[in-house]
Amino acid sequence: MTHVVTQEQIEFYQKNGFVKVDNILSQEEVAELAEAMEEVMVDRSQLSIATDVSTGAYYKVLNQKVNVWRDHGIMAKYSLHNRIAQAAKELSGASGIRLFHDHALWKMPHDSKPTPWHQDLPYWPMNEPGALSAWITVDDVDERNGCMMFIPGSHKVGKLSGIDLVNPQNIFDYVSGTELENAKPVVVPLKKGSCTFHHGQTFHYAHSNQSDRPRRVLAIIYMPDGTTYNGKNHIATDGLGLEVNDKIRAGTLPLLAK
Ligand SMILES: O=C(O)CCC(=O)C(=O)O
Repeated sequence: MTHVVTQEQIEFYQKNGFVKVDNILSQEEVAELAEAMEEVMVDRSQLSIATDVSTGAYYKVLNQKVNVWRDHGIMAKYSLHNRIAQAAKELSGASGIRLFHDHALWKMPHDSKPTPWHQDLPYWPMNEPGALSAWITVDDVDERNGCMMFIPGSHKVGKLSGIDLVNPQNIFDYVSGTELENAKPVVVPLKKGSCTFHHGQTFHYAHSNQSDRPRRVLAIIYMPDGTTYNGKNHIATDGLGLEVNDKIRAGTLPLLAK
C-alpha cells in the first residue's frame, strides 16, 4: 500500500509527539462528515454516550459524544476509515492499529472554557504508551475558536497524573525543574478536512471558542494491536470481561490497519 504520511511527518511525530496532516479528507468527505456529525449530535440513540448535559460544567469545556460510529453509518465510515487508521499506524510504528473509541468533540460558542493542558493516557486503561489520537476538524480552526496547541517532546516525559478537565491542576507543576516547565507551545491552526495526530502522553490544550459557531471535531483514538489492559474503568472497555494484562481486543475495538 502507498504511504499516507511522509517520512518527514513520521520523524516529526516521533520527535515531537504530534504532527499536522493536511487534507486527510477531501472537501466532499468533509461535507459528508459534517452533515453526519450534525445528525449524530442530536440523535437520542443509546449506543453512543454523551458525557455531560448542556447545563453541566464539563459541557462548557467539551460537548462530547463517545462512540458515535455505533450510531451512524457515515460516522462509522470515517471512524473506521482505513486511510486515517493507516496514517496512525505509520506514525506510531505499530504493526497493527485498533480503534479504541471515537468521539465528537465540539466546543460550543459563547460561554465555553479552554481545554486545559493535559495528557490523554492517564484516562485510558492501557499499560503501554503507544496510543494516539487523530483530531479531524470539519471547520477551519485557529486560536479564536479552539485549535489545538502542543508541547513538543512532552510525550517523552512518561505518564503523569490525570488532570481534572473542569477544575484543572497545572500540569507544568508536575514537570518543574525540567525543560518542559517553561516550554513554548506550538499552535496548530487547521483548515477543515485537515487533522493533527497526537501521542497519548503529549501535553495539549485548546482555547475557549470565541466565535459564534460550534467548533466541530471528530477525534479518533487508536491503539497499537497488542496493547494490554491495566484494569482502569473506561467506557470503551467496561463490560468486555477483560482481565488485567489481557490484550485489549473485541469486536467493538476493531483492527483497522495492519
Ligand atoms: O478538542 C479539544 O478541545 C481537546 C481535544 C483533546 O484533548 C484530545 O483530542 O485529546
